[in-house]
Amino acid sequence: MTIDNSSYFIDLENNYGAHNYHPLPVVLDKGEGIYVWDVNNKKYFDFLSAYSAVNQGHCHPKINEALIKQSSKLTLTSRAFHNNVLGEYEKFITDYFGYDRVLPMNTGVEGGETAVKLARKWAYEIKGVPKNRAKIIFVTGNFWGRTLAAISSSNDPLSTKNFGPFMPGYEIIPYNDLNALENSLKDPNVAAFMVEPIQGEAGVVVPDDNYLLDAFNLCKNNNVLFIADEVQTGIARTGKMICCDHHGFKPDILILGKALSGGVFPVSAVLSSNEIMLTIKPGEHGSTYGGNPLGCKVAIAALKVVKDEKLCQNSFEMGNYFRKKLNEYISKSNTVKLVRGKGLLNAIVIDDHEESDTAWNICLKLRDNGLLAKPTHGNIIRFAPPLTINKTEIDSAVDIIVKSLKEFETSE
Ligand code: IF1
Repeated sequence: MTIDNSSYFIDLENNYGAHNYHPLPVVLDKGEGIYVWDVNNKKYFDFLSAYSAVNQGHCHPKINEALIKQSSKLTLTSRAFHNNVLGEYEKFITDYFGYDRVLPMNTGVEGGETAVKLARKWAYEIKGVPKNRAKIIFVTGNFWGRTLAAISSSNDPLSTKNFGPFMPGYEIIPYNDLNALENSLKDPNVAAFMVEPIQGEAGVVVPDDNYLLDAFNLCKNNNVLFIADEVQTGIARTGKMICCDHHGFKPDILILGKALSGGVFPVSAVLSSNEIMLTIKPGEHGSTYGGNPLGCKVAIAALKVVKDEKLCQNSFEMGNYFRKKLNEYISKSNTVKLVRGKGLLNAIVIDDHEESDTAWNICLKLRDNGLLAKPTHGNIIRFAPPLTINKTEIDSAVDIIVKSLKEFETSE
């Protein structure tokens, strides 16, 4: 008889922590590659990858080695002084993604805030927009974090309720709607258009094939910056190094986070051109931990793993295989409407209305059967395993997913 001590840990969180999440009832103790183990030593496929921060797999030895080595040498100097790691990291990451310069931060939302500040600075000092008149265009369904500047662009009551007042100078238009964008770009005070190439939190919403490149060209034709939020879609998650690579253009400002450091240490980055990046002068922006030596070494190791282990190619191939296998079941299912995504960023849409708890109950069943995933928006379940997953492991995972879904098939 195994004693389940999950409740001990869950009770501690309930009694001493803020209740700002509603986690699936499972208590994890260990992670390795595509697997995690709970406190009862039960093994699971991790099909969330910490919202796509663990693309390289849990506890990757090369990333951990970089962390351990640097952690006993020099972890943080602040930017008050130089150190012998930051410059090497800045050259490495700008070469890696093909940009002139990087502004290092820590979390994805700090990356988004930095991008918005850069766009405004550029609008006033280069484009010539009148003081405090710069506008940033966002799309419905966006999610780029929890700060007040981020939620000010949200149309999701869960993100905004009772957190007002909100940031001025924003306009929200429908996603995947080029006419709406064209209309909003008629305003000469628009500084930038900020968008996720695939909307993660909205439920892995993939726009029309032409949307992103056409949106980019509309921005270029109107002297507006295109900001790509690739915090979730970047770092090989969709089968290319960044999702915009599927569409053949380079965003003016690129925001990276999450898997930039392989789930080991918070590292985010904003990449851009000399013209845009150098509008920010010394003392005008920064962060205590931004560009710290420990995070830089971890990020270099994490990015090297992506190339050394060919994770873009594997993500692309395994993603196609995953959707193909799942569609064999969905074509006969009356519970699941469809599977959608690119690379290994996928989601199934349960044939139910958004308020139902079917997706939640399916995730509980998946957990019992040895696979961890989480619903996003009621009737959508995101499936995003580490990009190191192989075909045999996909087969086993799909067997678990199908076995679990079958328990929710209605007779009709
Ligand atoms: C939570 C969501 C995912 C992001 C994109 C920026 C950020 C995120 C596209 C900010 C962060 C995280 C935040 C986390 C859960 C997770 C999430 F459900 F909230 F929306 F992935 F879809 N851009 N997403 O997805 O990065 O500041 O968190 O490092 O807040 O619950 P961060």
